[in-house]
Amino acid sequence: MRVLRIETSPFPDQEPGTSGLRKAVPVFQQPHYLENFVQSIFDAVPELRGGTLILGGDGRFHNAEAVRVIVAMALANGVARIVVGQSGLLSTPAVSAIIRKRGAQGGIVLSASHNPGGPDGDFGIKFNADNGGPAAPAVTTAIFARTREITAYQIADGLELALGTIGMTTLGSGQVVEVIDPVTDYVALMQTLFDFDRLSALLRSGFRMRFDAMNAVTGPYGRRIFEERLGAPAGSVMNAVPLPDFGGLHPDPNPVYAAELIAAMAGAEKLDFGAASDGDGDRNLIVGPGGQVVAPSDSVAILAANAHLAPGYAAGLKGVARSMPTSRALDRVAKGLNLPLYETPTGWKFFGSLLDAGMISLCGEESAGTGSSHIREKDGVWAVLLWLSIVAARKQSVTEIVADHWRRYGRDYYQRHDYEEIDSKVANDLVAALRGRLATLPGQSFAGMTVTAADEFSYTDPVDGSVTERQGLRILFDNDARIVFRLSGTGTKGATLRIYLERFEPDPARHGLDPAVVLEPLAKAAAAITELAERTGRTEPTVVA
Ligand code: VG1
Ligand code: CO
Repeated sequence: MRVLRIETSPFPDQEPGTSGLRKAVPVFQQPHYLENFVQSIFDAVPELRGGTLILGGDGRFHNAEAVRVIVAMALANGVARIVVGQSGLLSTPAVSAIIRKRGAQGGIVLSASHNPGGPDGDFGIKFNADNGGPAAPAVTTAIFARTREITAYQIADGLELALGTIGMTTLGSGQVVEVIDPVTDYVALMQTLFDFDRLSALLRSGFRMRFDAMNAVTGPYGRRIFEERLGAPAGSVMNAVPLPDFGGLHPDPNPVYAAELIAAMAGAEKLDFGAASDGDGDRNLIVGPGGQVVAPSDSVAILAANAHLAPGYAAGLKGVARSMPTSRALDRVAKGLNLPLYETPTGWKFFGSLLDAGMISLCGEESAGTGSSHIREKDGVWAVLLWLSIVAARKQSVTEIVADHWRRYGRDYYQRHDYEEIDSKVANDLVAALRGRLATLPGQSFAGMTVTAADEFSYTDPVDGSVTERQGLRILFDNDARIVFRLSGTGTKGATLRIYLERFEPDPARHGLDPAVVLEPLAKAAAAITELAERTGRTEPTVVA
């Protein structure tokens, strides 16, 4: 192995967002673009030299090339052991699990998660720390700072490694490249949390599930676990082969992009349980018989209320957490169970410190992410297994479990309206103008509702005291309604404005309404407060999730 030192100059736009660096594929195909970012990781995280690095991605376009480059750079930068998923595949939760199992110094995940893939789609790279979780803001800031001053990177030349074949290669330098089955360690971890015999009895009893892997990374995980281990009939996992362009699908498990699954659930087959995952396998959407979608904010609340039914959580939870824009359904469960509840900024990195400190056992986001202390990422397949465990233990359908939950705790009607590809300046100006008006809003009425409070969310981490500011604008109303505004940190084209609408309804007689109808006054108020149409020219959201 020969190490080359390649001269380079900084790119100005390598600041990681909510979840790593995400850009259109052609941006990553520019000479040195990926290499600069990867070298900046090695420079900012010196523990990787002499340490172990876990590496894999969701199989999207450019994954294979990027894996080869990163292995060569890791060797040149003195990483002692590189553990790579076979053919470069590893789900985000699997990377987190393997970092922890191996005591690795970190991991690199190649994914743009829920963004489309292919030559015209998106690519992404994310660094996870030795706790298995997304690097904390201090580390991503250091990586970004490094990208601004980089002058050279190091890369090994003349390597011929068979990354498609499981096995271990020891180089002359003593460094090891280990290609592993992407699924094995993850399944072993799931078996410590769930009763596979009980789940298997359910799936062999005539109960019929459908898991939509959306042609992304969870196909092999779903097949191994649901079909091979638990005995669900072949075909229970749909879109099961990871494809570089996801077969043209948009691997974001929401009612818009998971339409095929929802149609199957509503169709003649009379399926009992549906679930979908995203590109890198950390999100999940749960769908009941007839196509009833479980709102992700409800899902995390229901999982918290019932987690004790699975062996891994039988002793109860230490505490729970949700991201700020996630509905307050989880707060009601925390109160009912007398558990501490934490409200964090959007993105999984903020849950990591609470999980590490043993302050919470379960957490989630409105964007279809739920997870627990078993790893430091959200985990789609885990959530499906926990839901199935609850269905098996309660002997009730998803529909009955949800209805029962609302009867006990009330229903938080919820929707997120995304306005994608807004001009960045227009979006920033809209947010700045609203920020400037927050103090004047209380007492004003919009669409028949009166503002009781308005603020900008700022988070102080209760473990290390670090402060993260400007994490979303919140407006509360007198009818127990709330609107949150924030700009996405994962989009790659212009800006995406996310408007989160929710309203609490305690009366069981009013739990069967259409969320769109219940939340219409909030949507109107949001548009009026932000001068949405005047500023953006938009009157309808791009996506309602
Ligand atoms: C979005 C979601 C957020 C999630 C993040 C990463 O971020 O809103 O809840 O944690 O994606 O998820 P943003 O900044 O675009 O709102 V994933 O599945 O991309 O790792
Ligand atoms: Co994801």
